[in-house]
Amino acid sequence: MIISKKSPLQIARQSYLPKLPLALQGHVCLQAGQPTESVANNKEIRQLFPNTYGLPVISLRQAKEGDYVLHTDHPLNVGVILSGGQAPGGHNVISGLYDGLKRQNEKSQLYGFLGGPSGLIEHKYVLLTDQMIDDCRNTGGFDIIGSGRTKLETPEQFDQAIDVCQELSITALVIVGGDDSNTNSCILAEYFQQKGCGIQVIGIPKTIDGDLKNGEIETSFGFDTATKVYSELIGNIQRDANSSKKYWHFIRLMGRNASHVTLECALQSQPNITLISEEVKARNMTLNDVVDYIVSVIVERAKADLNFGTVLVPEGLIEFIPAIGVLINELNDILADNSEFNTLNDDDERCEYIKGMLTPASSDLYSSLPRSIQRQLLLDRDPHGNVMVSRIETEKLLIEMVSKRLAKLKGEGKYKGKFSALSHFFGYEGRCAIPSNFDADYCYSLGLTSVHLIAAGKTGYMAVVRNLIEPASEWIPGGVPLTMLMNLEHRNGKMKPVIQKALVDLNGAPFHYLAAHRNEWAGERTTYVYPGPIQYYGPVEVCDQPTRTLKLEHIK
Ligand code: FBP
Repeated sequence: MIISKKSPLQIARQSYLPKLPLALQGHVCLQAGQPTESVANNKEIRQLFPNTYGLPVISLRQAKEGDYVLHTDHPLNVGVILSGGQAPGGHNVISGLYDGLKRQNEKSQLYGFLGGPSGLIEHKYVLLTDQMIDDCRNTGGFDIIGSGRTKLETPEQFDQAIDVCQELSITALVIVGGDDSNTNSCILAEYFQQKGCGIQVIGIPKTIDGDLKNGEIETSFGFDTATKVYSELIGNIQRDANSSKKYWHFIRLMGRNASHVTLECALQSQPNITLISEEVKARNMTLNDVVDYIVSVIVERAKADLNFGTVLVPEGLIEFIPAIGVLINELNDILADNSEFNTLNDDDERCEYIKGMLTPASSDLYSSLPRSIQRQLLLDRDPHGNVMVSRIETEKLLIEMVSKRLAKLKGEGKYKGKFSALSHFFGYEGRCAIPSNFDADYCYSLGLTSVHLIAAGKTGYMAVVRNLIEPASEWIPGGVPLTMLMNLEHRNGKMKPVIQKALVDLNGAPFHYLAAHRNEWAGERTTYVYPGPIQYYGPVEVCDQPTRTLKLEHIK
């Protein structure tokens, strides 16, 4: 018997044809709106981006008789870069781009820069072929060309990028990334315009974190699949907990700063406790307040003999506890430029050294944390200066603190239950999953949309597809100026132009839904929902549903 190198699902998915918006079928015409402003700091952003500021939002639609049709048939050479963390659907962005380019002119070529933005300046690239594209259609992962987090920021790097593009006759770059990577796209687009080198830059909104969105960008790709994978796992754990009735599961979920992933998973699986970092910050809660809240639910459930449950913890929680946020900012500044720190011998020396450098309040707080968390807070920052929150085990910290508090309550006769806790961290499990139909369709459309923006000579735009809660045929592709997303923020001790992250809106419908139901979900009646695995073939209501977040945010 020959055992195939691909699973039956992989083989089946290769022939899946992404559903297309009507606007991308047949001839396409472009509609431009009014000039735009940046999300904040208008004057400063305009000054920093004089060549790309204020462009209009663009919509693409199917051309009617008499419309001016978007058409360029001379061959285009385009380069694509996958930047930052993996997200399901990246391969479909590339296959959409490739198909769009080849449809426009068979001689057009797509170069993939290897290993992320560094591939561009190190001249590491591959010319993508039919075979490579066919192998990656509708698959998870970024392995077709790899990804990386190198930050392109110096004029020397930008000039190296121009050299390699000119060598390959590339006239447009498509950068698939999150807020940090697309901040770079915006800076690069402006630099290329200033230099008049004729290289266009188009961004694609990618991140499982779901925090790259605004009124025009409804969601980043990958969020749909990743949250469906995590929700399946949470549902399975809840069924196990409800069967054995003996463990409290503390589940940390990826999402870096924003809690969109945690919120979406809560809406899908209805756990007993959901922490939302943005709420913790808004209420100015301390770590002890968070622990009190968890303990209160555990104690109440124990009264009904329910010594089990689920707690969802967003990855970025620790940074949003106001006092810890201050501590982390101080640490970032201390570590940003500190050669002495790097000469210290071991973790103990490093922790002690840091205590002496912090303000008294932060130093006390730092000293009160377990040594494991102290160490994790000192790990290397990413190239954009962010703490790598995926490496901080907040769920274990909470278990430790909750156990101590419950033991104290037991001693006082105020708690009679049993507390046995297990910790989990779900992140990497979902980032390379086979994309859901939604992400497969959405990403393919994003790829095609970027070809239209390139053919129309646009630069400094993010390709977008809107109206996503409707069937794919009604989706509206277009482009949003990158400068529209920018504001000034404090980074590594300086004010820098960056894309503003979209955090969970505490006045938004998804959070309101959670707030209205969480007491019921915490209580005695089992209200768990078991979402099950992503389905690729079957009824529309099972296979093609967007996230709850998207529906709640956009249903009128
Ligand atoms: P992006 O913002 O680049 O999409 O990355 C998202 C993410 O998955 C975060 O949720 C997580 O904190 C981080 O990447 C982990 O990074 P790494 O892959 O470098 O461990």
